[in-house]
Amino acid sequence: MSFETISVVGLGYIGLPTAAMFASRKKKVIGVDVNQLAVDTINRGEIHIVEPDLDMLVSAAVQQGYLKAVTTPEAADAFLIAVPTPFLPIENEGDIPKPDLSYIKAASQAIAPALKKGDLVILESTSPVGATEQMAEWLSEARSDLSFPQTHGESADVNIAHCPERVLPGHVVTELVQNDRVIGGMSKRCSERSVELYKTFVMGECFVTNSRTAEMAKLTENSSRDVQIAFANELSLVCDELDIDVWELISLANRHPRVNILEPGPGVGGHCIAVDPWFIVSKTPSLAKLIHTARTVNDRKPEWVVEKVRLAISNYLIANPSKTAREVTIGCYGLTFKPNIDDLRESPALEIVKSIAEMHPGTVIAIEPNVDSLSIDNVKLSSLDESLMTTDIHVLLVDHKQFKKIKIHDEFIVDVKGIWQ
Ligand code: SAJ
Repeated sequence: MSFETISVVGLGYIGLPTAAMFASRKKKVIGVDVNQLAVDTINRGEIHIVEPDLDMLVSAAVQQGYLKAVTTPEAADAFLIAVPTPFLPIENEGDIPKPDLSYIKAASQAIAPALKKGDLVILESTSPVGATEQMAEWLSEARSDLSFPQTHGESADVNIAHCPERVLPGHVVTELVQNDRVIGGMSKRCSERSVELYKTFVMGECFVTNSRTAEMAKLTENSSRDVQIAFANELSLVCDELDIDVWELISLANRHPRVNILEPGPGVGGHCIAVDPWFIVSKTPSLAKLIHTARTVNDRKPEWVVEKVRLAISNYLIANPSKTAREVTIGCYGLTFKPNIDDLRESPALEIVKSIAEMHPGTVIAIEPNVDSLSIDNVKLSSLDESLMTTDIHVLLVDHKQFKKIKIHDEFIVDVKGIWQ
């Protein structure tokens, strides 16, 4: 059975581009989101997130009638679930964060009434190992009149697979088409049907495996990156202590044909790399020691940066004895979790700016070209020009293209991305 109507549940950074991509291939797409504001925005042909080229895709899809957004799921031939999988609030400092599957549960319960024999349900959300099987259980509990692969294998009425998204924010539209996909069906048929669905727009290869391996593959990709960034961040601490320029060091080491060290920074942010490794650690805490340590190294980097700023304030006051701390203006460049995007989620830069504002009695300004408004106590959003005129201590946190174009020759700079120092 071919896929005439495709429903994408969760119209965020992954769901909306995926929905728009199917619609651009002239599939009828029903996007579902609990956020009425997002639904209304999309139905006007506009978007509520920043992602290059997505606005044109969504606008065309809505105008041509291939994409509509709703708050309650409707019948479709395939359902793709792209909802968040954050972790549960941590009760005690030092506890290992545990995944929160409540959004997947809510999405399963929402689509269950619309399911029919022959449908395919794909979990795209990054998930701990076993989440797809858990989703299949929730669907089966809600629809005892239908059969599912955990009990009926190849002959199930509803097919289920985990096909993790792997696109890089900022490059989603191209990566959705070009990247290879891992397709983890709960049966051979589930995988085959999923490949058929993705081949609607995916030009990369589709590699078939089971749902647990697909879940682990996605977690492994992001944990691998986290461990590599932790190595770079640890080097930045070691080099600072030994009075060595870490950027020069890394560029020299990377001249080795088999070495490729990533970049240090303010810490690791976003809703993927800072979260997903915990899904491995929480399942196998006594085994995933390296992954756990990498998370800790990256999570502690913001505190280290704040200490560097504290030191810069002391040095500034020693060099300018007529001034008090109240008269010192600190300019913080960049708030997002990585360069050239508008996403503030889990941003180490944002955490650093909040800590600076709490400790510093003087003015703290933030320069963030990608956001229009900000509500952090004691922090004012400012333009680059204004900051260059008023700032005493420059704290570079994110290497946005606007910041790379300028050079600041000032004595008081804390530059965690190595573009000004
Ligand atoms: N970062 C560094 N140093 C580096 C590279 C990144 O400090 O050398 C920091 C960034 O500033 C940011 C964080 O790491 O705070 C994560 O950024 P990222 O660009 O590495 O990754 P994300 O979170 O935008 O997207 C990742 C990607 N995964 C991998 O590259 C393995 C993407 O392909 C995934 O689809 C995405 O997670 C996801 O949704 O899981």
